[in-house]
Amino acid sequence: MDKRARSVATRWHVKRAVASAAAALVVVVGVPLAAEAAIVTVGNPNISSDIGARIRWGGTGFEASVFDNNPFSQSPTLNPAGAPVWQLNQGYDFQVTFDSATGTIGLSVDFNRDNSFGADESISRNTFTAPNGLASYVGYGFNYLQVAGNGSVSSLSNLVINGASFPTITPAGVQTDTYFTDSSGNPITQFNITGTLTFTGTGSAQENPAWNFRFISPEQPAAVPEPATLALLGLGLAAAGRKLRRR
Ligand SMILES: [Ca+2]
Repeated sequence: MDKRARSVATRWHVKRAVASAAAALVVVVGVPLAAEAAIVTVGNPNISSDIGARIRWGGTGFEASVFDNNPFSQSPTLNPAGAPVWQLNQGYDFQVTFDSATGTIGLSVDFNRDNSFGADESISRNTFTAPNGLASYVGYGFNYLQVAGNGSVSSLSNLVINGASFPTITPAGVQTDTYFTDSSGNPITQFNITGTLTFTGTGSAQENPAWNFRFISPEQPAAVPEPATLALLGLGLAAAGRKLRRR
């Protein structure tokens, strides 16, 4: 091969190497990451729950708690301060949150109906004894959310989960379970569940009526390449290209 032909061949190889490296970068960037998509309802996944939050008739009044399942532990517990402890036929706004960064479940109930959650209207928890052996959910997401209501003297309206609105749920005397998931199938690492809970009667027994917000099937989301790693990869490819061109 003469010098000119070798030079042309080298340029072709350089172009090809840079192009394939660039394609590799695009592939890396284009890998479906654990991005969360729209929240949608789904059928019963038939998987037991892990941890959750509960608002219920406690036998002597209404209360709210954060729980785990192994052994079943409702702690801490949130009780309305002052009187009346609960007015029937009045809507009470609530919020349930999960934050993967800290593994914390939060629960707030606007007991005094002033449209804000005060310090004495909020509880949270980040250590658990769960059936799957996890004591901490830092770095985890959940595949499903179950919203379960029982009794016939309550309703849950204005339900919004991560920005998506859902119809009012009214148990007609039997337990009603609604399941939610991420439409892309990725574990959900951040939950923000808000709604309005209205009790129209005190119920018939302890925990009737009760509303549970259960987080089901925890998983560690797929690793997401850090922006810094991608930047380094890009620098590395550029350097490789320069090295090839210098040959
Ligand atoms: Ca309040």
